[in-house]
This record gives sequence, C-alpha cells and structure tokens, in this order.
Amino acid sequence: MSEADTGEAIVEVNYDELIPNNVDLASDTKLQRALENWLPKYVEWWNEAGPEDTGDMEVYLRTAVGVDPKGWAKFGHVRMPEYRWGILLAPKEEGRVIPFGKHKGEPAWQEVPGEYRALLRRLIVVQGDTEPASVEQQRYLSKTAPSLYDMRNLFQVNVEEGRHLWAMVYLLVKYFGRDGREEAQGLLERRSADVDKPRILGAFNEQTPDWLTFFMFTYFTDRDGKMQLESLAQSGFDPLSRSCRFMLTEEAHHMFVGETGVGRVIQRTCEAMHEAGISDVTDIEAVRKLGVIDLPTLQKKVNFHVSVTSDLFGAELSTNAANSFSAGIKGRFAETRIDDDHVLNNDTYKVARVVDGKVVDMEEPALNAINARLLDDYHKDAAGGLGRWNKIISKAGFEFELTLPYKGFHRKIGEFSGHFITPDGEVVSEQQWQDQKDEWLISDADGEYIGSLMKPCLEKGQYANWIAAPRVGINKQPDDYEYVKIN
Ligand code: BYC
Ligand code: FE
Ligand code: FE
Repeated sequence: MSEADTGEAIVEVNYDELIPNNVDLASDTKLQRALENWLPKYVEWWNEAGPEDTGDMEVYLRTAVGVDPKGWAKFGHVRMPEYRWGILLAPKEEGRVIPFGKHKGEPAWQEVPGEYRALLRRLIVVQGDTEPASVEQQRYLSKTAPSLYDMRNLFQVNVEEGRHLWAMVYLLVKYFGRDGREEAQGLLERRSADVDKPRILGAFNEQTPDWLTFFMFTYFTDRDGKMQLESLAQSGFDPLSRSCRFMLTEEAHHMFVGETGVGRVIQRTCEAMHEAGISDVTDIEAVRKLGVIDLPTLQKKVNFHVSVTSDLFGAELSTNAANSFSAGIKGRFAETRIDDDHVLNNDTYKVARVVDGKVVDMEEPALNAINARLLDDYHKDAAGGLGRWNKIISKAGFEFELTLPYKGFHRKIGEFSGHFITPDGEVVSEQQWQDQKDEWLISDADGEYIGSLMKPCLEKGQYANWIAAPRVGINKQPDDYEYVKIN
C-alpha cells in the first residue's frame, strides 16, 4: 500500500529492537524504557502461569510482521518464551472523526481526554485483564493435546492473547502515566480463579479442564472478544481504535480454531455412529462406548458457554455503557453501518425483561440498552457456526440440531439473574430448574466422561479417537507435518 492509500506510510515492524513495534518506539525513550522494564516481568508471568512445561518445545507459530491485511504474518518454529511479542497498531486514518456520542464529528482524540480518563482506563484494564486470564485458564491443556496440530493451535492462540495484553499495556503505559504503569503491573499479578486475586470478569475464572471446553471457549468466548473489540475499535480515542482493529485480525483465527474444533468433534462422532450402525443419537450409552462425544452432550456444552459468555456483556440496562457511548469512548457493533443519528438521545431499543414470571420485550431508552443490543448482535453472530455444525450432522444422515439457548438462560448478571429460565426461554420455578438442570448443563458424570477421553496423541499426523483430522494443514503444510517439536 502506498502513502496515498492510507494517508500515512505503513511503518514496517522493526524486529531489531527488543520490543518489535510499528509505533516508532525508539523515538520515545522514556516509554521504551518503561516497556523494556515490563518485558522481563511479562516473560516471568508467561513462564509461571502460561502453558506448562513447554519452554523447550519448538512450535510452528505465526508472528505478525506488518499490518497489511494482505500479508502480515510469517511462519516458523520458535520456542515460546522467545516469541517476539510486538506492539502493532492498524494504520492511522487521516482525518478520522469521532463516529458517535456527544462529540460526534469532532476530530478523533490522539491523547486521552481528561474528563474521560478514568472511564477509558477502566475499559482498557478490563480488556487487558481477559487476555492473560485466558492463557492461564488454558495452562494445562498441552498435556492432553489430541494432536500436534491442535497443540500448535492452542499455543498460537496463547501467544496472541499474550500480544493482546501487550497491546493494552502499551496504551496504559504510554497514555496513563504512573497509574497506567501500576495497572500494567496489576495485569501480571491477578490470576484466573485465584481466591485472593481473581481476574476481573466471571467467565475468566472458570476452568478449562479439557479440549472440548477449549474449542467451545474459543468459539463462544473469543467471540465476546470480537464483539467488544469491534465496539472499542469505534472509539473516539484513536490509539485504542487502532490497537483493537489490528487485534481483530488475530481474533478471527481464535474463532476458527473453535469452530473447526467443534466441527471435527461432531464429524468424528457422526462417523463413529455410522460405522457402528447407531441411528438413535440420543442413545448416549451406546455412543460413549465408541469413545466419542455424543451430540446431546455437545448441546449442553453450547448451553453453558453461551450463558457464561452472555454474562460478559454486563447488565442489559447499564448506565456505565450509556456513559461510555455518550462520551465517544465505546461504540456499538458496526457503529458506522447503523442507520440512526449515532447520538441516541431520542431512540429506544427493545430489551427483554422478566415481568410477573414472563419474559416480555420492553422499549427502553437506547442509550441505556447498549449492552442489550451488543448481546443481541452476539447471539446473531454466534448462530452462523451452529448452522455449519448442523450441516455436518445432517449431511451424515442424522436427525439432530444444535441450537443456541435463549439469552436469558442460566444468567448471573443483568436482567435475567435471579430467575430460572430454560434454554427455550421459559421462566420456571427453582424446583423445576433443579429437577431439570442436568438435562441442560453438563453433569459431573458428563464431565468425567469427557475428561476420560483426554489422552495425548502426539504422533505426527495422528489424531485422538474423539476428533477428526482437519481438512487442511496450517499454512498448507502436509498431513504429517511436525507442528510441535517436543524436544
Ligand atoms: N463478571 O453496568 P454493568 C476477550 C461488573 S473478551 C464480573 O453491568 P458494564 C477475550 C462491571 O465491571 C472481551 N463483573 O456493565 C476473550 C461493573 O463493575 P464496577 C473483554 C462484571 O460496565 C477470550 C459492574 O459489574 N473486553 O477479549 O456496562 C480470550 C456493573 O457493570 C461482569 C471487554 O469486556 C462479569 N461478567 O459492562 C481472551 C471490554 N459484568 O465498574 C480475551 C471492556 C459486569 O461497577 N469492558 N461486571 O466495579 C467493558 O466494556 C465492560 O466493562 C463490560 C461490563 C462490558 C465487561
Ligand atoms: Fe484477545
Ligand atoms: Fe482471542
């Protein structure tokens, strides 16, 4: 791309410096020193809380070498503690204006607007906190990898979540002075599921004990990442917008890992049922005898991950979200493509609420309903993969459909918390919920069964019995490619 296309030459990523970057770090010695000071602490965190016992493995990873969508990554075997985590911003759009809120149409901010400092810092810290949290959650998975291909994908996701942490730390350290540096330190000190210093948001303190959970997480929870990053990419604070825009290119791969991972599980289950002549997909006992994961159990996993992830959108009606929107700090999904005034002082949005034991849609001020709308957009976005999973099932000749649970199912945050709501959206009594919850969510026995399948399969080109091989290799590598050299 030439200078004329972007308004600014794309600064290639410089890998000679200690911290690869396209933000001309060398020109700001104080910032460079602060980040170089943070780097060893980050590596210490990676070694202590990142993928366990993997320091000697050589992993076929992609590393970002630019931000041009047409070719931004190179592939090669690297030891993860030596991975080059860099700071990359999408190119600056010359003349960009704030697209929404009460400052709509004003030039985008290149510095933090004083009146919104605290608000902005909080959002950056919450975003940053989720990145290392997910790496911590996935710490033990390499012990039970179903293949070298999958192990490599896990590590690819992990190093990129690490880079996302770098993206937020760069903003904190560059733009928020001393408290920014303290927050950067705090991001390395909290730990997923730690009783004293847990990660900030609920879903990031849940366990990721098995690979099915990992695939569901990368499909459903990384998709919250997508929706939140899309909203922050609209921000009037231009450095945040540019950071998030580049993070989104990486995010697509995380959701690919989840979608194809679950898809391969489904495919293998269908193949095994076919070979064994099983036509009743609900005959769980018979299916499990084949050492594959039955479809009703997959539905329960979907229910769980959708509900826990829906909580990440915050309360449906939120003054925090209204304030961030009006301030021009956090917009909506596809903000610039929405046909309204982008200020929303006079608009309403339909929000589902529980009234007298029933779910009803109520018109609420659109500003207060920003989170509700993003949650609705999330459910629409998540439906795509389910359609493709269902195609695998129907093509194999089985009658079964995976569905998204109702957005109010099993919620702990927001409008639906405190109510008992079925996956179909029916409000029931606590007793009914207790009686039926094992039909909707994984029981201990289901969890144990899934756990029993988690045996490592580390021969080149081989896959554990419960998952099909991928259709194509990473970067078009052959079937028996050694994605991870264990050493
Ligand atoms: N757990 O008005 P409310 C990703 C708190 S994922 C615990 O309801 P608000 C990734 C809330 O903090 C994307 N606490 O909600 C994925 C607030 O506390 P304070 C991460 C929660 O503020 C996979 C209070 O309840 N990025 O990138 O409108 C792998 C009332 O808040 C929860 C972001 O989330 C919860 N679930 O919205 C790796 C974007 N929900 O301040 C990475 C940045 C709410 O009163 N964050 N609370 O103490 C935000 O935009 C907002 O903070 C939220 C909450 C959307 C999370
Ligand atoms: Fe991320
Ligand atoms: Fe991600």
